[in-house]
Amino acid sequence: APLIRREDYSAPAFWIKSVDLTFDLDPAKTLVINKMQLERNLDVPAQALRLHGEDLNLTRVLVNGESVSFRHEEGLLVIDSLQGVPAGPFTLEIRNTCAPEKNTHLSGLYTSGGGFFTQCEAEGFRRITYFLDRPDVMAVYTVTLRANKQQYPVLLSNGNLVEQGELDNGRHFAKWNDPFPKPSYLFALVAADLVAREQWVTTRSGKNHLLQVYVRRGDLDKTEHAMNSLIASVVWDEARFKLPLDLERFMIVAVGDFNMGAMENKGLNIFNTKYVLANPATATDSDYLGIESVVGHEYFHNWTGNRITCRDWFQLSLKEGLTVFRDQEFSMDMAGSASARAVKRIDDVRTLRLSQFPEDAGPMAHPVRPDSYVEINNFYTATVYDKGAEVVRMMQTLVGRDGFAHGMTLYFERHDGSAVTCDEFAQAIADANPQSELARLLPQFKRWYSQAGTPRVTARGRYDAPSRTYTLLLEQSCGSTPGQAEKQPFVIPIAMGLVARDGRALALQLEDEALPASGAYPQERVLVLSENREFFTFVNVDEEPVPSLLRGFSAPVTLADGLSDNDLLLLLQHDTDPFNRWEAGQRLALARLLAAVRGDGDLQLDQPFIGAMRGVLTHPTLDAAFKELLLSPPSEIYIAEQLESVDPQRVHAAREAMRMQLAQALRDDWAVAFEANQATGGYAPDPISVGKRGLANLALNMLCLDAVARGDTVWPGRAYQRFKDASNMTDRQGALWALLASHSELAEPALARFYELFKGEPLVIDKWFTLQATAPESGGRVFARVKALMNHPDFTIKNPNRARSLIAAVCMGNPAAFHRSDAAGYVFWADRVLELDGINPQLAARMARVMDRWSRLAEPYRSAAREAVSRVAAKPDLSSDVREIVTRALA
Ligand code: DPP
Ligand code: ZN
Repeated sequence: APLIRREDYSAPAFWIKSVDLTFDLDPAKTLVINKMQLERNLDVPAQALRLHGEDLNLTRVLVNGESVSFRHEEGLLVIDSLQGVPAGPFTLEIRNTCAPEKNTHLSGLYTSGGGFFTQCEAEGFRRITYFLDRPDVMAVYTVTLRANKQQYPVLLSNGNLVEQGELDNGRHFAKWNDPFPKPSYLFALVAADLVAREQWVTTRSGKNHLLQVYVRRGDLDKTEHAMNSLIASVVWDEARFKLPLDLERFMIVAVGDFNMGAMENKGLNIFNTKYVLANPATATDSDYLGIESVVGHEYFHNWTGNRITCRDWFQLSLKEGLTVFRDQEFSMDMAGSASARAVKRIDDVRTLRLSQFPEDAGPMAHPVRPDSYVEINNFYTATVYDKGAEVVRMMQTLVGRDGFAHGMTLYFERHDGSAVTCDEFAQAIADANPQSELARLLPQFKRWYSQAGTPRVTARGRYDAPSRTYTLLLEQSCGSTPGQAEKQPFVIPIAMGLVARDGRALALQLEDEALPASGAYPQERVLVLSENREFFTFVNVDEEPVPSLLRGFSAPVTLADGLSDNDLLLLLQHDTDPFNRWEAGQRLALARLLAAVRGDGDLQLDQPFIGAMRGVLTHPTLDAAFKELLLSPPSEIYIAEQLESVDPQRVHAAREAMRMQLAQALRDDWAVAFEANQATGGYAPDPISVGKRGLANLALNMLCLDAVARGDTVWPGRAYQRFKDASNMTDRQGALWALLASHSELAEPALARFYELFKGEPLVIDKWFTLQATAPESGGRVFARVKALMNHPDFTIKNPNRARSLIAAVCMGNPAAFHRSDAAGYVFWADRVLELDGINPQLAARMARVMDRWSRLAEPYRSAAREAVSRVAAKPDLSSDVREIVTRALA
């Protein structure tokens, strides 16, 4: 497959104005009648019409009702005679068939659980019919679905239902019209036996809208939270960005076989069941939060993605980065308190560091707006999504919250209804804020879109007592990434404060700075670093301060500020910024972990650290959720990223030693915390209750760890009892995990009981597989169990959720089980990628990313890992999806 380059973009030679689709739905052979109104694009030189098509059977082509000659090129249907077609509209009718039940790629039209579903982003529409399957071609769709009524009582497509009725032979039909021109990737249809939860809402303009959540019969009791999340999303977008729901009806449909989390098809969102179905018995707190954020995300796409879409796929972050930013803000606003907002922010930063930082440092590193790709599905990445969201967040930081809202308004005034680029978004935000640093530095700021890699900021402070000045030297650099050896300086907003030794926040007066209108200098401000090195001098500083930099993680960079343990202990106790408070605790833990891994492997926690952690655990006013985050050591993946050469077994051993020592040293405090954080009353996923359950479950985990090590059976017994009696999945899973993670003998009976309780619930059985695959390794037992579970009757590699629940869980989520000195983990990985490649290349390519960082492994892992990647690369008919990943990994 060829490399596609951003610089080669050219407008399409034809526009498709409208399309009328008729489907005769049959699992084995579905007939598609596709009638399009086209016209030549007079802005570009005349060319033949080239339509995309993949895995289709073509039966007829008519232009203005007459048959024409055509030919096939690689993945294209070419009609040469249309090169000379006169200006103005003409019709093109195409008939083709496809085979939904054979479509294991889950891209295009496929069957799942006896129904029909579609997934068209990015390039699935061409697997349904021949089309200009590119996002800058926007058409009005009318869709008629015909199918057996008994098997497929529900027939849905985008927009509004205009007609429905009976046909002969037990069939029926429904006709839908979507008045908004849209790119083909937003097309969707569903034909299945489903039921819906419905709710009418009234928007501010007084219009009524019907919201529906469609699921399989029997799942209706798991739709309340998705519906509430959807209502909250509608309200929020109108309140925060003045963006109303523009459709008479908005539908969400859940499907069990789905490659992604969810899809924002206009008016007909299709969701992975994982992000719809929840009740207290089957879903955890984090499932509830995930549903809220994904429902929000897809709903917010209606404006940022659908009303204004991407000109080409290189601009994917235009909609994804912006929409992730919007869903993050939504979740924060829903969380409410400052502390709950901070917990969400910390969670998002943890995700970024866990997935995006390694990506930016590895063979798949690419700019937020990539310059080239082979397979666009490989670029639905943490960089495009999560770093893209950070870039939008930095814009908001530079222009302020109100300024950003004005920028969004201007963006819609200028571009509503069109397909645009990242440049146009940034320009709108800057133009709405002409006095801002963003406007002043815009061309340089946009390097965040064009340069890959995580910048490194170094900070050095110097206090001069006689002049009462504190001078901060900030420097930036960024390592080379594939295809980008040298980097130009970025625009880096650094939110900061200065903290006195007694914990007071100091006033921040820069040299030559007049007193602000408010009458006082601020205690927090944003420094904008845009050169390679810059000095910032603060005056009237009475004592040597500790700098608190990059508050709220104001830029996606790594920071080396040279703070000592004592400085960090001070920030942990006193920083007014909750993010940096958490960060100080993480850095104290990380320093100890890295010293152990780099040294003789021995980890002995010191009293100051233990005392600080005790101070957190027993703190009278800190929220439970915040305590849990502070008391959880950095993940093995994050630790590994700090090392030049990684021995995953040593990293695991050091982290486990830290957990054990914290369990032992704080034993009594954990017990108090466990008792004090029992949530009372019915289940609710509000931040306070979620925090309590989280901390209680961590405490139980630590208490079992300590008890099993001492041969004490009391806490494991209590955990087992709690597991049996739990009234919600968070507590049940938490107790089971405490048993698994402490290697208690009660883990086995608990696992068996869990399976018996939930064998009819696919999403819970996914959890059952994942719990076993991610349990701390001991003597190879976890890995052996994973291999055995591959033969479990409930395991199937064809269902993406199930495949991820076992294979991705062990390969990505359990480094100590996966990275084995006998290479068995790598052999397992290669076998699974090769097996999946023939079934679902998109999913196979995701799994292939596991080995991105192989070259940083220590021996003997490194050589064995490379051999496994090479074995995958050697398969002759490998999909272009996986080929792109392994080729980059070996480059
Ligand atoms: N469905 C995916 C998302 O919403 C791709 N657009 O991010
Ligand atoms: Zn999205």
